[in-house]
Amino acid sequence: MGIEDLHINRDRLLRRLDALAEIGAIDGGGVCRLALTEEDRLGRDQVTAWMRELGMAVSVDRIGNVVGVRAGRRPGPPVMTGSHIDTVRTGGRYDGTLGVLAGLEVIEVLNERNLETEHPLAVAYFTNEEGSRFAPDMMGSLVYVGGMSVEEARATRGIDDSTVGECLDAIGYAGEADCGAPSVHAFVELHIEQGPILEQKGVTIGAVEQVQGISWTEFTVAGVSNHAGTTPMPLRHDAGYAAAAIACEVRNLAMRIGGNQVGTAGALTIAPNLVNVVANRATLTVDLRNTEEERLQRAEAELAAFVDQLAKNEGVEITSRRLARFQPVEFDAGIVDRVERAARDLGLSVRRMPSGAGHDAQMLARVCPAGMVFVPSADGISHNVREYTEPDHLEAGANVLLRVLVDLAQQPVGGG
Ligand code: HGY
Ligand code: MN
Ligand code: MN
Repeated sequence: MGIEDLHINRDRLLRRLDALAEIGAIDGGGVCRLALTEEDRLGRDQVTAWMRELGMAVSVDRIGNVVGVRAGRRPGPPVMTGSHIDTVRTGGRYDGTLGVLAGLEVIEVLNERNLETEHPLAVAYFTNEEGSRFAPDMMGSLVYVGGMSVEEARATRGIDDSTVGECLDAIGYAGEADCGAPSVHAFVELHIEQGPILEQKGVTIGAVEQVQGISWTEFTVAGVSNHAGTTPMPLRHDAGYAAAAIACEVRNLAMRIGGNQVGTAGALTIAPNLVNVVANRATLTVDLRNTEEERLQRAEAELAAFVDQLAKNEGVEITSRRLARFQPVEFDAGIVDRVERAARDLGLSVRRMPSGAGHDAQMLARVCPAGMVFVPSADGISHNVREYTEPDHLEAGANVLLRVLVDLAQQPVGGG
């Protein structure tokens, strides 16, 4: 049987996506499975059970990454796919889960056809990809490729002041396996685009060439609380005003720099958070991204200069803490070519493009040839309960993934 005879079972994939979306379901059709919460544990249990039902050998590593392996004709590093199943607080049902469940669907098709591959095949879900509870994002895959130690990751304190280690132990997913095992022959991730490009262009498949650089910073402003009515404006040291000014500058500098520059002030706290008190404390997170490293550095420098001047003018103290910093990543040209070719062979429209979001594939690219397959997001919406991708597009993306994975897994062991 040739690779062209292989197709995924669309209804089975949709059933698994719906079943997983029930875990942590929130109003509006979305999902909340913040990393290392009880909902994350339940989602992990479900996906791990599916891996075992498919006869995969399942390992859990010390930071909670879970890898299922289907044996190949020869032992050795697997061709791997996967993504994440943790979500943001207002998550959708496809971000991350599509990549993991499409990987399981590929395994099930090969099992049904009793098709043996040269290389083993693996499906992984990585711990804490989102990073919104514990920064940085892509934490589990970063540890997997040796970019962060397990100890440093476990000691990371999150937005609710608990540590990764405490929460990982509490959900029972602090495994025994060394991180980075198994080593990987090649990695391909299917993901929703989470942006508007494919839909606007009327294209079904994205052959992702790179992931843009990302810079996350938390600013803490210390001011002086005072009476909102009696304190003359020149005498104020208003932490609330300073945080708001930073948020406005993030928008201004993104528009000023233009191109692919984006900037977001996503999380804000203010104290004492009362209508008639000038705030004495505020924290603000800033997410800056650009496909070009030098422009991203320019954005960071301009924001730092603005913050310094603001602190002087307002008479407040502003400190900053780096939460994440990853340079842009180029994917393997051979993998991008394979994605493009598989899409064309399936008669699907395809275009090369960058990724605006961070993904586990950008970490695996540090240790093996890696690439991604995108499918359209309706209205370009994601990190929103309205996240949606049409079943035809889900099926198309999974079929492209199937072909690329089998093509890679049939390469002679020790070959290219
Ligand atoms: O933030 C991101 O790009 C991803 O959703 N972790
Ligand atoms: Mn994702
Ligand atoms: Mn996400």
